Amino acid sequence: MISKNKKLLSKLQLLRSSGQKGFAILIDPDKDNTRYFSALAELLPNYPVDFIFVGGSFVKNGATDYCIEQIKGFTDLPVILFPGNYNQLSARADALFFLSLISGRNPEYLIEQHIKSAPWLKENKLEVIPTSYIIISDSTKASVLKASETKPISPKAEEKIVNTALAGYYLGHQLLYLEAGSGSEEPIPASVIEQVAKTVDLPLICGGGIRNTEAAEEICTAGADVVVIGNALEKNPFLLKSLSHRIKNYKAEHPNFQL
Ligand code: 1GP
Repeated sequence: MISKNKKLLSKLQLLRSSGQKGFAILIDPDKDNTRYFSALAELLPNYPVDFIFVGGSFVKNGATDYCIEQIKGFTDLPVILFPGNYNQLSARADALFFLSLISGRNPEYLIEQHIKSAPWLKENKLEVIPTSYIIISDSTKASVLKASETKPISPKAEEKIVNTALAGYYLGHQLLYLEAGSGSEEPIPASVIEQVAKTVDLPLICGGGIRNTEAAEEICTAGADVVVIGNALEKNPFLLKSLSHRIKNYKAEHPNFQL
């Protein structure tokens, strides 16, 4: 049965239309997350998050399934797969970002992985969210670039970034994900996010290199609808307190915000 469930996409669209900001934690299933998960179990009831994304560039077979089983043991938050390849599909997740890596030119991540996933998706009732995935960086060090054997788009090439995002929109993708690369020195520049957010009317997720509340707030002000944080929270889960407060109260604290 092909799933027509659009629950999480609707939630993402609502964030954009309401001006509320979303907060997502990225979990790498290839790491030993035992201590991290105990901290999250304690913090999440008081410091809200909207989504948990699960995925990584290099993940052992079976690790994603195990990781989601652990996550579901301490929270009811929706888990969305953010996979590096089709081996990371898991029926335990609530949804899948069906990523087209349109900053790159590797057919494997433009169509091959999608074909490999298709029979599994047909059999499993996961919400599938067609997503334009655009890597923006001047460095080629990010593991996503090594894994995908693609080049990023320079943050200076604003017009190319906007046109790439627009192409994703015209291809029918439902979501834009701008990625600076996990552990990147700098997040995506605010001016780039602003241009994309103003031009393309799709929910906009931004991640990579966001390490503190100031950076998260700047990303929100630039027009991102969802801020994703991985490494910084893994290193210091208590950062969740200030991040959750700043992102989830963004609208109340910026009543005049508009794109
Ligand atoms: C998600 O790659 C990011 O899009 C996560 O990056 O680990 O640097 O937060 P960080």
